[in-house]
Formats: sequence, structure tokens, C-alpha cells
Amino acid sequence: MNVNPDEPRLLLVRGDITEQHVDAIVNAANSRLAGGGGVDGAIHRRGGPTIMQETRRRFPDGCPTGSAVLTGGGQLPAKYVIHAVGPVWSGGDQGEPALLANAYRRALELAAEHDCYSLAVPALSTGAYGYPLTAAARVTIATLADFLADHPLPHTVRLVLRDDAALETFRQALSDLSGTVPPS
Ligand code: AR6
Repeated sequence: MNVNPDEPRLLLVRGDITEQHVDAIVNAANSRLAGGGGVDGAIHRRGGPTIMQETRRRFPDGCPTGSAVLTGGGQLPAKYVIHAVGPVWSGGDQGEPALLANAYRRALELAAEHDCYSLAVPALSTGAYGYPLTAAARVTIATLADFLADHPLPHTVRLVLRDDAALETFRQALSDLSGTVPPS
């Protein structure tokens, strides 16, 4: 492992997660691992059929909400895809924050177990699953920062946001947490 202490460990970027050149990317999956739209659709389109073949073979029962499983990355630049299942937003009193945090934590644990130096993650649950962006950003940033503080791997986590509004919301959450303005 080649750890550069000067490199920031949590980066916020605007872009398409399927284009990230990292060791692993996280998919915003559903508990049946059945594919779908958004991040999931983009990953299976770009990664090709081997990813779905592997999920069907190795995880026929799917993956519970708040957890994650790992497969190969098919034709993606990333070596692995970590399929994480965030919660559907149901008003906020159905354990959504803990489930969202658990989905990220399990994804990061799997990345560490597979020696991933760099990981790209999307804003789980904030699309089809309807989690309000500001609330999701708070949980997401706090969970990622806590995990990084306690673990050497993954060294770098790139949080990939689809548009400027999402990027700004997550930047605000990071600055609220750290008390500083993160570098662009
Ligand atoms: N790269 C980065 N972010 C993206 C991309 C992309 N290519 N495409 C969308 N986003 P979603 P969820 C953003 O719906 O809410 C699927 O059908 C998007 O703007 O992908 O966890 C699955 O099969 C949003 O902010 O995931 C599940 O059934 C965020 O990624 C369900 O949707 C997450 O949006 C999961 O819903």
C-alpha cells in the first residue's frame, strides 16, 4: 500500500461515477440486486453483463437494506463494484439515517477487505429512493469521515455528485462538520 499523507482522503467531485478511475466504485443498488435506473442502470450499461451474472450467481437472495456486496467491475475502469443498498425514504422515522450509514460503512469495509486504495461513492438513496439531499449529505459525510479516521483503507474516497446543486449541498455538509471550507 502506497499511502501519501499529503493527499486529501475525502474528495467531493461532480461527475459520472462510471467514469472514475479508482479501485472500486459503489453502486446504488436495490435489495434484490435486480438492476434499475440511475447509478445502477449506468453501472450495468457501462460495465457489461458479467456484473449481473456474478450477482445472480453469488447473491441469489440479494442484499439487505443497509448492507453491501462486492463483485468484479466488468468493463468499467474500476476493478470492483460494491453494490450498497440504501433505504427508501419513508419520512425519516423508519430508521433511515442508521440504514444509510450502515450501507456506507459496509461498503467501506468491503473496500478495505479487498485492499482498495481508492473508492468512488455516489449519494446513496438521494435519487429514486427519495432521501432529502441535505439530510442525506449530513449522514453521508459524517459516516465517511468517521470511517476514514479509524481505518487506513480505503485511503481516498471520492464522493461523486451528479450536479452542482448536490455538490454544493455536500460541500456545505463537509464544511459544517470540519468547520473549514474544503478545497475545490
Ligand atoms: N454518477 C453519479 N451519480 C449519479 C449518476 C451517475 N452516473 N446517476 C445518478 N446519480 P439513484 P437511489 C445520482 O436513483 O436513490 C435504482 O433504480 C442521482 O442524481 O441512482 O439509491 C436502483 O436499482 C442521485 O443523487 O439511487 C434502486 O432500485 C444519486 O445518484 C434505486 O434506483 C442516487 O440516485 C436506488 O435509488
